[in-house]
Amino acid sequence: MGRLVVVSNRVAAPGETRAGGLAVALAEALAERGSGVWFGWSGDVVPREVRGVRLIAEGTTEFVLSDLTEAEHEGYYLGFANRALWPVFHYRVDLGRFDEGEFDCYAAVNRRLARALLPILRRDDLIWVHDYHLLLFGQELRNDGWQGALGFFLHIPFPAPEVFAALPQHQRLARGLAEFDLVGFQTERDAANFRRYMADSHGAELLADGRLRAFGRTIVARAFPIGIDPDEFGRLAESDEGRDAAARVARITGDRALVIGVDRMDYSKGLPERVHAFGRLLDDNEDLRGRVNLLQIAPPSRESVDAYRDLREELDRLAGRVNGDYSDLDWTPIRYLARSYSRGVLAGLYRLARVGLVTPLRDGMNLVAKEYVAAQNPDDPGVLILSEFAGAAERMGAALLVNPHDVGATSEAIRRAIEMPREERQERWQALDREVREHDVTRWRRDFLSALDALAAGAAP
Ligand code: GDG
Repeated sequence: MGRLVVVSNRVAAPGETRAGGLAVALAEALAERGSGVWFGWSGDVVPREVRGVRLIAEGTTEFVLSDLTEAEHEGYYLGFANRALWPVFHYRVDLGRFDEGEFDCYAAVNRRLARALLPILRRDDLIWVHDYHLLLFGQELRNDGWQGALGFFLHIPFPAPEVFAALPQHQRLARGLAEFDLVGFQTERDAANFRRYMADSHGAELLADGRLRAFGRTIVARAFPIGIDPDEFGRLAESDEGRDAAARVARITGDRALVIGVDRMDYSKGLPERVHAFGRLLDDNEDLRGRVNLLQIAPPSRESVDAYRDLREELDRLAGRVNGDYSDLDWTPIRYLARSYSRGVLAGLYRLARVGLVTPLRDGMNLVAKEYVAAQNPDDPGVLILSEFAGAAERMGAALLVNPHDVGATSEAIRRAIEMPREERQERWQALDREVREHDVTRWRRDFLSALDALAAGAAP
């Protein structure tokens, strides 16, 4: 069996905290394989003269890290990836900035990175590329002669074909994606969107088992729903750190119902809509005033992109207004914390909260929904309210599903969750817990890699 080569925009190198479960999962996939390489951006932005490639070994894994120059960081990362691809893939064509120079920079960085990887590849390596930053990476490798197996996984949604087609460079991107042998998506809906787009715009022939023929190549487009390590979250929720955090918050909230939201501060996460819904809950339900708290943790991300700054200001204003309208001497309805906390703290707070409010306007999967479920006390679980536009909703129908644009319906769901009898909470939680365990992160990576291995061996997956 050849080595596994993981390629992603950011690499969780040794010494860096592997904050997310995903970083841990990929490190484990590499370790499990016996030998592997993790290749990507070092996280450093440096002058061109000193831009280099660093190699760090840990166990049987080699980490190969490339710096970006200021211009590359601006054009490729902040520019085309985060100002064009991210909004369009999340259905926000209105926020997209389509700058040809930024696309050229994106393509050039994909090319440069592919060329930096090529010399260290071995013929039987299995290459797994991640996410929207690297849509052209496979094609660049092929252009330079790579003939081995190539897999790609998209962590964010693949939008409806007519939305994807709004990207001025959609044809170039589709051509690039067709160079992968396996293209993985979070949900069946994403895979279906991609297949329909390839059929409508490029005359692709749709075959059985997720296979399709386009641009003279046969590729497989399938869903591989990502998950978490539920046992780890259960343990964290009961750890000293988790319990301490819960006790600190419980001292303030007392016996009031706690509603929790945890999201990177991003316009895809539906934060203003959520604050509106919570405000509506208090407007419409006098009996709940003084009896419920919203704790929203929203660590800022990618601050230099204008839309994020605007979001921060809007949230400050909205939360301030609800608090101004309803706070009392001993009660502030919304606690909004624009900073990050450790995973142990988050797990403890998930367990304390009667309601997990996960209402993105669009999300590839949404791991917070799964973490909330995994952290619950089975005897007295909380209620998950989940946006129907999160990938997670495809298999988590036992949550209270809401349209996050519908402020009234979301507010009503919060009320229902707060009042839900224990028996119904348990029934719903058991179904959700089964799903979180069935599609955990280990299954995700094993399913993807065995499909890719099968393709590499020339067999059907
Ligand atoms: C992308 C896709 C897809 C949040 N605040 C803190 C913190 N977090 C952690 C959460 C969770 C992770 O960040 C967020 O994951 P999500 O899945 O919710 O969303 P994205 O970051 O947008 O991730 C998404 C995912 O990729 C995986 O494929 O599900 O759809 O958009 O794990 O717990 N972690 C810490 N402190 C915080 O304050 N330590």
